[in-house]
Amino acid sequence: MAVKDDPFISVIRLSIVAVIVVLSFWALFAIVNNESGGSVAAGEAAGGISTATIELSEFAIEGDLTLPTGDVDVTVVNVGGVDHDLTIRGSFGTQLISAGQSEVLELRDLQPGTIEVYCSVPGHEGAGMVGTITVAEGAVVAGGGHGEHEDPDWEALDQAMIDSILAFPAETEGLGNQLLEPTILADGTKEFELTAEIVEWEVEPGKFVEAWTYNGMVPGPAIKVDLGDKVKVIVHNKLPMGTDVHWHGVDTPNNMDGVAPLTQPLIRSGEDYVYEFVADAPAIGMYHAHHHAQMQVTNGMFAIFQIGDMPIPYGQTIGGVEIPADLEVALDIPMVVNDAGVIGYSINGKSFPATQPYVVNKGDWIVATYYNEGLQIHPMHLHQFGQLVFAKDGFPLDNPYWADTINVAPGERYSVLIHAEDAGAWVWHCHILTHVEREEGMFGMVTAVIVQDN
Ligand SMILES: [Cu+2]
Repeated sequence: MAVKDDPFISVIRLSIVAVIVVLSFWALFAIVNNESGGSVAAGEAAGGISTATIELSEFAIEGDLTLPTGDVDVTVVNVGGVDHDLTIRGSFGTQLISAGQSEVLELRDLQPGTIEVYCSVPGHEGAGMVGTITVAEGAVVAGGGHGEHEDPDWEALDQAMIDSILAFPAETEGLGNQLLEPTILADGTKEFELTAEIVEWEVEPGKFVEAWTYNGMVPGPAIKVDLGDKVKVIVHNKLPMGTDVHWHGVDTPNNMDGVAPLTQPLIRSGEDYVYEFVADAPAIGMYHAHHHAQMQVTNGMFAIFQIGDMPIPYGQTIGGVEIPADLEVALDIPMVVNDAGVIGYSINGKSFPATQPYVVNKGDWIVATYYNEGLQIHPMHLHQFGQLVFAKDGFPLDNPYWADTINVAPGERYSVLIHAEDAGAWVWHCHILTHVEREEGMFGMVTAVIVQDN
């Protein structure tokens, strides 16, 4: 790492894993803290090095943001799912840290003041990965201390997990995936109206975020049409920036593909736009923004778009299991997963315990379709029951197969059939454990199938 010619940098020393900077500038912001008893002040033990922990995630910088003066080893842990770093504004910081990894940033001779830090991965600062470290005489480091590590409060951790699970299912405002009813025009065209707008969305109980939505819900309203239908979608853009709508996995003329400025002009803020095409091929598709998708989609602008019926393998015997020719689907579950932006780890726009439980009777058949609108792969695991994968991205499989964990990558859709043969509450979740649990308890990509004994 090259050291920039910064007049504020008065001392620079290279250490094993990081470059240490001391900005004399900080002294200007000296915090008066003379009353402090200084129980864990770095200065107390001559040559003592305090330790602290800062956690990076999508999209936050959290942890010990108040540090004592003197020498501090900050363990920077990436508890998120994608690469992050911790960079000191105008200076430097850690290397790019992979998910689950950490790096020690050795800060030496800290003086009272403030240090602005952020993640330098493009888009991450804007999404919330920015913060201020306050350096104060005698500051007590919560997660670090002075080398001597306190045992975690195991009992409190036990209780946090129990409480978080017992909170399921929790009521929250707002429900995504609501079926959008068309207006039928004189020539039979099904006309739908979408308004792209930012609304307050309750992702988990009490946690409201500024979601980017279609018609004020996450996921946006579900659009389902029949094979051969003429489809017209009017889009009103009430976002502060331009947008477009891509019909993912749906056969359209090129000029309806929704990729501004390649196939259409950008729908600028305040403008309307009309998409028209014939639903001439079956689809288990999605619609979402393509323009600045890394921001608009992750923040909520995604939804399902289905043409025709699910291609269930009626009457076939697969892996020794006969799929009834007269099978009736008791419940059709769209499971749209996301993991980024303001929505974060979620199923259908909600984080556990706000996710929806699915209640069926013993012996019922369930169809579920996973749609991954996030940035990461999610191995979706259902306890107890096999999942018969019968379509991939809407394409019926000639050889459907059974699995109990299905890796769903960004952009993919898997359609599965489930026979709920055993009564009980069966957990259904992503099997990347940090997508479903944190120290505060269970969260994120978890729900359950409740099979009632009849
Ligand atoms: Cu996951």
